[in-house]
Amino acid sequence: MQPKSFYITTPIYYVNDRPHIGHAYTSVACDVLARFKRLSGYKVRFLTGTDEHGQKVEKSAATAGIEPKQFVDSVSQHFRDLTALMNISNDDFIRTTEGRHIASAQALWKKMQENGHIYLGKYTGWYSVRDEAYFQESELVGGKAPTGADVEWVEEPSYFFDLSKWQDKLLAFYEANPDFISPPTRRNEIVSFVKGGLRDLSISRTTFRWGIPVPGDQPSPSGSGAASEKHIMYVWLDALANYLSALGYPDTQAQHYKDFWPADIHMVGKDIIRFHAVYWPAFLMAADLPLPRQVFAHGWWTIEGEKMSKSLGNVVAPAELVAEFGLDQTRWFLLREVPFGNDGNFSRERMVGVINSDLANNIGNLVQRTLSMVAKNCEGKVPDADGVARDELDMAFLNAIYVTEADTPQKVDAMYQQCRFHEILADIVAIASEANNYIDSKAPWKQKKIDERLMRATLYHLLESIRCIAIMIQPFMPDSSSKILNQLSIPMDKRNFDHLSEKHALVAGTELPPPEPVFPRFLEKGKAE
Ligand code: ME8
Repeated sequence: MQPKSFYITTPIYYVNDRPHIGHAYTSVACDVLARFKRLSGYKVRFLTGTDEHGQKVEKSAATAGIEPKQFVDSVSQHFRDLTALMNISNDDFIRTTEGRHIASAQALWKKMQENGHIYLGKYTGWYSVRDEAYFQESELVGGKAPTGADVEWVEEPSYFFDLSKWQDKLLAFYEANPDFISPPTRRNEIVSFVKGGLRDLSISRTTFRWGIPVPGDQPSPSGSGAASEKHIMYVWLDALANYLSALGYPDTQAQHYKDFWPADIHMVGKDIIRFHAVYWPAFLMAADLPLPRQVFAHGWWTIEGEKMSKSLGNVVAPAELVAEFGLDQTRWFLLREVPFGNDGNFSRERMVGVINSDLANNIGNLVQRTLSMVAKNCEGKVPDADGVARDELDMAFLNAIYVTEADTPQKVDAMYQQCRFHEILADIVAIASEANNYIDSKAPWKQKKIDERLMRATLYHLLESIRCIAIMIQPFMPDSSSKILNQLSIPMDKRNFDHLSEKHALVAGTELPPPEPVFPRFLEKGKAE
């Protein structure tokens, strides 16, 4: 049987900014899903990249005093570095200045045009360069965009997309696909926005040059009052096309396109849900292309209660967190702290608290205590549980750690499908707490004095719990989980979610390497423990 495929994307990030914790958050969330799907036997394609055209980037390059191409080459590299820094397992990295993307975005335009959905007109209204978005007078708040960004008056010839004609089709699509926009609060927001009526969308600009030329654009016949300059594609149409261009569109016979379109999930922040849940499906319908299965909009991080901004000087750089707290600790914190979909507040104090309580004191402590007892008392080999009948405590504990074939795989899959990372991690922490309680109740150091077989059985059950926890944390903490699985001498082909059952339990007598600590306790400098 062909493995099921899974295509996941991050937004492509603007290169006018340095990567920060917000970008790292989206990419890590996607990475967790991609890794989970791979470990569950799916054929996965995971795309990220950079959005390099538009007026905002052109302005940033001018401010830096360099040519846009030179500017985007250097800044795009920071986002590529972010993928390495955060251990993101993307399969491709697309840049909108690449030839493959430009040709593809132009092909998408042509298809929409051939189908009669693009016409030439004139745009008169406000434009926010920071949001790269158009606003009507009525939408402004105190003379600014609703996001607080400055707006400028624009009056220029423009191509338009007939978005107003897609209102009913979009509403019917949302109705037929209730999970298309997630979580539900975002869905309600978008449904009421679309019900409020859609205006045709300006999809080209003539007043700057840094972008993809509109294909086949000709100066209009004299006297029409329309374009005489060459048009550049609106940066959002250009950017959204990346999800297709990376698969080889317009070659619908390209292997990646055949295997992976439509996308399973476009992960975005709530700031750009409208572009993904309204414009993008309308563009795709206009080009006769299948629509993605889901757009998930996660929440927004603030820093110590404040909006993150360069002017406040409170931008949190992922590299600093990784250097101070560790990579897997940072990945864990990002997804553990806030229910995915909600807004979150980053605080250093919380980060230290979460790392110490979940990782050092709970999972790390369990691994450390168990492995050092095994090293000391079982000749560094997996002990056996032979000749010891399981009591109630053992039964309850083993029930909690094993994924039974009857129902749990579907339950776990559904939790990932709905991006309930916070709950998945809370469940893992609960199992580790139970394991630490189990050690205390069984007191293997006392059992040793009564009957060594009892101690060996307890340690065996504990090793089993560590094996299951390590398999479960793989999507979140790939390095640490593999360190733990190596310490249990688990072969590479026994580390999938399928192996979370007793059928794949550790084999007594297996040699174990000397134990090493995995999650050190984080101590604030200058503070005694
Ligand atoms: O919008 N909290 O790029 P962008 C949470 N190029 N997530 C955050 C965040 C924060 N404080 N700040 C940023 C663009 N993000 C377009 C996208 S896609 C076809 C084009 C994350 O560099 C979040 O995912 O402004 C948000 O949607 C994205 O970065 C915006 O990145």
